[in-house]
Amino acid sequence: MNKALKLFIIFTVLACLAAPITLFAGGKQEQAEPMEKEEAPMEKEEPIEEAKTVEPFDIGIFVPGVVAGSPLYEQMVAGAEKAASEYDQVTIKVLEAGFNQGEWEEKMVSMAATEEYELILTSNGAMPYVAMPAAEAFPSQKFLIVDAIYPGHPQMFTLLYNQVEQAYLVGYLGGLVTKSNMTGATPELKIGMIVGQEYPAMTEMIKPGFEKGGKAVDAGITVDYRVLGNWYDANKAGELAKSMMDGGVDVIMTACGGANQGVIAAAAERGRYVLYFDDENYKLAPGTIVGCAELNQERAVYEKIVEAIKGTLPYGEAVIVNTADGYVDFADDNDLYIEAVSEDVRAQMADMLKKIRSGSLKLEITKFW
Ligand code: RBF
Repeated sequence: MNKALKLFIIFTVLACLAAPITLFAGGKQEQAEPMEKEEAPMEKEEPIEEAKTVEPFDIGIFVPGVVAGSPLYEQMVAGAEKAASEYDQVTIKVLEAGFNQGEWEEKMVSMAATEEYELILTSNGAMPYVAMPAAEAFPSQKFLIVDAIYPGHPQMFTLLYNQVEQAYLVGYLGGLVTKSNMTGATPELKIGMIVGQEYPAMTEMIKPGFEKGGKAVDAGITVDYRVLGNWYDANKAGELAKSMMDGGVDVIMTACGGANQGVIAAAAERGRYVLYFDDENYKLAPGTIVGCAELNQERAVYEKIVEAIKGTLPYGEAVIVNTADGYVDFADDNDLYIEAVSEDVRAQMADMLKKIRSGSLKLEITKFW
């Protein structure tokens, strides 16, 4: 379908829908009437000095998937909720766009077409491209896209995490665990990864970072890498995990959204180990989850939204944040980590963490955008 026809249909549909709010699930309720909003100017050109007294600022959160079970989406919503709770006139509305990625572009155009939002917030590396047609059709629509990189688009601000570092942190722990005499460790020097799908951040940052971490412990360590093919099928993820464990894998890094549950359950059943990604979440499976490589997406989203509200967010820029900046880290101050992992493993982990946090060990991203 050509773009003009698509837009025509979208406008017609929206005109027929007296309440476009029905498109949206979850999120904080609107505080202003939709009619009032239409009269409100979309753009906030002037920087606003006193943040607490800002004009209405409505944020549409486009979740490319579903929130529950996907740590970065949960954090994105939490960061926006924090900003909304601190500023009287800031509202948020959450659209869960679901798992059919072929529908995202059109849903994004529909969201921008409401002209309700001063800012559309979204997260993952594909989203600058998914948002492009919406940006073209609505040149005053602004986007904050986290966990993504796209420099130079005047309507977009993007923020990327150094996930070479993030994955190295758990790859290194995986290497220590597989070599250890912890009860679940097998004689084979094999560590595993199960990921939702393949995409540039995965193949250029996360996979190589994880391998590099493992091999830094012992060059003989190999990585069993499996792609699930979606972000929700916990049963299939559990089956993958079992076949990996049958082959001698004792510790698996899981990054497959809602399907993580299947990996965790399978490892728990066999007394083996899981490395959790994006969030600190030992409590999900104490003793099974032995390490968490976290991203501080909640803080990043909160900070950038505040800049957007104040009119100081530099659209067109693309920032990259890392461990030394405090947006990437390993959660080593949790009792459940201390209980789960043997003392010698923790001591070696602590040495490595010191180096990476201080910046004396630097892991560069090879440019992939
Ligand atoms: N991560 C999730 O946890 N849940 C998802 O539904 C999800 N969907 C994604 C879809 C695409 C097209 C891409 C590129 C990434 C997706 N991710 C998802 C991965 C997420 O952006 C991030 O890379 C991982 O959470 C690892 O940090």
